[in-house]
Amino acid sequence: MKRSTLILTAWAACGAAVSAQQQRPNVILILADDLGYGDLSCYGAEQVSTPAVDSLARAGVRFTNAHACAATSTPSRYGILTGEYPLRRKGTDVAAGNAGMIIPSERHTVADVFHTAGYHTAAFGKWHLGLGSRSGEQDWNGRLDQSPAELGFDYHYIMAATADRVPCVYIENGRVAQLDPAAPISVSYRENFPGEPTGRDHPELLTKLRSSHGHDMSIVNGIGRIGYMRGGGKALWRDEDIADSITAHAVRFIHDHADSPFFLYFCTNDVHVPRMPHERFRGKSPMGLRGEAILQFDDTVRRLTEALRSEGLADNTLIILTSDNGPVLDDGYEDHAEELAGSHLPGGPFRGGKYSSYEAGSVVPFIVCGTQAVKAGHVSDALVSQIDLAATMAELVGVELPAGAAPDSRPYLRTWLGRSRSSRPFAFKTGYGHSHILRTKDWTYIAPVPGPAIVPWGTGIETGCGDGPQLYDAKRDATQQHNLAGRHPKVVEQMNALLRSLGM
Ligand code: NG6
Ligand code: CA
Repeated sequence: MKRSTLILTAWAACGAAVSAQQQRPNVILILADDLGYGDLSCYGAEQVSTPAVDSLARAGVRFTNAHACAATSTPSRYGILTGEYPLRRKGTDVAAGNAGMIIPSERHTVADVFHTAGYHTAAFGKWHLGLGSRSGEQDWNGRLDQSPAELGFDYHYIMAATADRVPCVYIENGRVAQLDPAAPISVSYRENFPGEPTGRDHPELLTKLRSSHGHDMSIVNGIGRIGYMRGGGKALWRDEDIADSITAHAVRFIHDHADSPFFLYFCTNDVHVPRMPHERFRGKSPMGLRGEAILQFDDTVRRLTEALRSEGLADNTLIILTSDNGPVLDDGYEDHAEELAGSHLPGGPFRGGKYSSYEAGSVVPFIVCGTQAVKAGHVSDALVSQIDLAATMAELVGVELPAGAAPDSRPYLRTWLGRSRSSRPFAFKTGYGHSHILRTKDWTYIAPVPGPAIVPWGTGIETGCGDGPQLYDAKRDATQQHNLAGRHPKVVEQMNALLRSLGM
């Protein structure tokens, strides 16, 4: 069977009204940063309203049992893009801004899946998976020898790492965008550059946001960062414009590729720290900067969907909206997220938060919508995992994964489209201290992992560490209050056997 026929067959099997003329569906993965299960009004948030996201949920499937692979960004994104559990690969912990590229260029990624199917592929926004072939040795004033281009992306307009890490510049197709020859860029995560002020020595220069913990090295845009950088000049971003900038580039890409199928890996900086949304959102949320960053995220979603509508693509673009990991309030800046949260529960009913092995670390919002193949207005409690993106997208576009590619990823297209209630048998995840977490239909298991009870750098979040096994009844004890490991030694043994079968 020809590839195009295969694609239409797979698509039609899922209930799509496919005509011979109809284009293959575009796909946009909207990946939020640190957005919690409880941060969207369609997931029950009352202190903040997210109408654009809510309308996606109404038009599609909203999942209540969806899992990221990890409770922080780099390992979570590694799992999403490669379909391989991050614990299988060394060096997938939260990456510095001058880390070399973490995904080996020969690895078959989700972008490669789409590429094989003839799609145009692009990455926008937060990257945080390293750039260049060697850590710390990138030429930020020239061409980076490794970038998303090596991983199947035709185009990229990204932030090297996170907004709180230098270099504070955008990278477009392997080069610093708007490079300013008058201000050559140097980056170090070891030592400062002579004469450059730091947040530690010059707190009076932190004019926009002061640090609450860490973030006391180089100062860019009146905000302290992790790591040292010199130069940048006109290429430096203004935090207030990050959402607008990445959205504008994605919208342009949509307009330029309206006639051929595309895949967008669209990663917002919202709601990661430093939270410094555009001035037009200021004062718009009782929750302060963190609430305003959620409003800005929603506005970004609105603008992407409007771009699709204006090109007549709204009914033929599958949107998957999710988050890389769970929420945190104080992640190192004095944005008063804790004091202003009021009754808002960013992690919804779940215990813990970002970094944590407890559920709020990696149970994330997950919405699929955008084509007739998706069951509209459906809430699904099927257990789904971001690890399945590669295999599920291969199923969607009708290509086969090469041998060895995306080894932990499995196709769940019918479930993702809301056409089946069939769950993944388990989600395997990692949290603080490289913990091993298993979530099944009935249980959440955290294998013994030594470590502190609370994340030691000021977030106040429980790590989930414990010297003994932890077993929670996933249905009756979502808040993980009662460790039943002692009462159910057989279940603990089954969980350990499952971990062993995964090679963990
Ligand atoms: C932590 C940072 C935090 C955030 C996190 C990574 C400090 C004190 N804290 O080390 O602010 O950047 O790393 O977040 O430096 S993630 O969402 O990209 O994984
Ligand atoms: Ca994150």
